[in-house]
Amino acid sequence: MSRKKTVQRILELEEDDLQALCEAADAAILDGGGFGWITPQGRQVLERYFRGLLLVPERMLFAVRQHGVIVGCAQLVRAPRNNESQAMCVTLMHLFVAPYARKCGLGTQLLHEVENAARSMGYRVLNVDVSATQTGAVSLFRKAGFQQWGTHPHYARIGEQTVSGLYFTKLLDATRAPFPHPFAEDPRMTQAEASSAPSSSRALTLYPAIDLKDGACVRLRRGEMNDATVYSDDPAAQARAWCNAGFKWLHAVDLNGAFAGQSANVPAVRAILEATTVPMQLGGGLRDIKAIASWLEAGVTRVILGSVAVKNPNLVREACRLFPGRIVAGIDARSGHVATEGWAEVSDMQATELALRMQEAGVAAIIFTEISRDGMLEGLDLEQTVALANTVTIPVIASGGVGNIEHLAALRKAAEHAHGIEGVIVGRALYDGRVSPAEALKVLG
Ligand code: AMZ
Repeated sequence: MSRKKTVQRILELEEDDLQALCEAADAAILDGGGFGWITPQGRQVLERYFRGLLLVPERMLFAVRQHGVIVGCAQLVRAPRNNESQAMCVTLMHLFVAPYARKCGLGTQLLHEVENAARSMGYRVLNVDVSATQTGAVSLFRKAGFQQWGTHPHYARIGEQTVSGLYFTKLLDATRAPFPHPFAEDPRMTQAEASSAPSSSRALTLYPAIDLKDGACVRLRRGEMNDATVYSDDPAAQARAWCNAGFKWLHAVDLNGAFAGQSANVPAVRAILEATTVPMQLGGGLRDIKAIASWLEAGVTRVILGSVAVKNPNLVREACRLFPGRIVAGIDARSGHVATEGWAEVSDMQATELALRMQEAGVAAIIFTEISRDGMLEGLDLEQTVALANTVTIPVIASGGVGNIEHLAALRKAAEHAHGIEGVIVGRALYDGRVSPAEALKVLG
């Protein structure tokens, strides 16, 4: 794939990218441009640094390109796993653009994309600190809506001089975001909540399922196409109804698409996008970059990749590079084994193994469905969901089997011991009125 996005998350460094990155870092160091080192370190040290960086699970590297060449980067650093109370925070570090590429807005673009990626990954607080001497960076953060909450008088030592440091923070709730962003309608956490909520009492997101078959909104039992209940022949109206009921996300699946290997319910998905403003994740039949890109450009917030996660992991990796924070793996399992192609095929792959591979590929989250429970109203497979959430470090969305409010309460309880559980997909129980939206939001909130 030759097309390279201006800003992308870097999971692996090809030689030319590594050299460009070292070049940019060197130039920034020489310029006193804020990459930590005061004196140039030589190419080998920088190469080892960047290669090592990619191995640290708490760190994520983002690069910005000019004419396809890396000219700057930034890192997101999350708290160690034991630090539950700060699980919603992430720190931005070492954002820089090489002096030869400045004044083109690349720093702003880099910040914008990194912030969006942090938001997409579920972080709610973005912290950054910077030496007061870095006036360019200081004004960049201020313009982007960061609040300065403190000054450290003895922040750093540069030569003989002690310099002060400025501490900034930004809440990633959408209403305050200066940048247009697909999550802009997501007011899940208000400012007050974000500052007071410990991670263990965080709200779980409820994703109402909109499964599309032949243009209508249906629910299947155990994924069988010939066991469909039609709930609405106007999916856009149904989506609007779920938004009016207070749900902050939509989960749409193009069922014909999942079987056919390409999008099939295009008019219905487009109608939903036009009728609603909340973010939507979409899966079913997305098997190449073109299809993924076109839905993300059309307004879908995150795409769900199922079959290709098993059959073409390199494609997932590429998609994650191109669209950081916007690719989710849909792992659908029958007795622990992953199913593909509309669940018509079952592979040898274990769900946990695939989850680890997908995490490594860079997906923002995993949706885990136990097929034997889907549409059956008998409760989620909590055991498998908890095991999975405790195996990976990215968020896990539970799916398949919610039949009543107690099932949601049980998930909420389980999430206390499996902090990776981020939300739950509910279908039939909502459509049948067995779970009321208000009650569900209360239990999960
Ligand atoms: O119900 C089914 N038979 C079904 C279903 N709900 N088959 C696939 N899917 C969903 C998956 C995932 O969200 O849960 O389609 C998506 C995966 O599609 P694909 O085309 O990437 O495998």
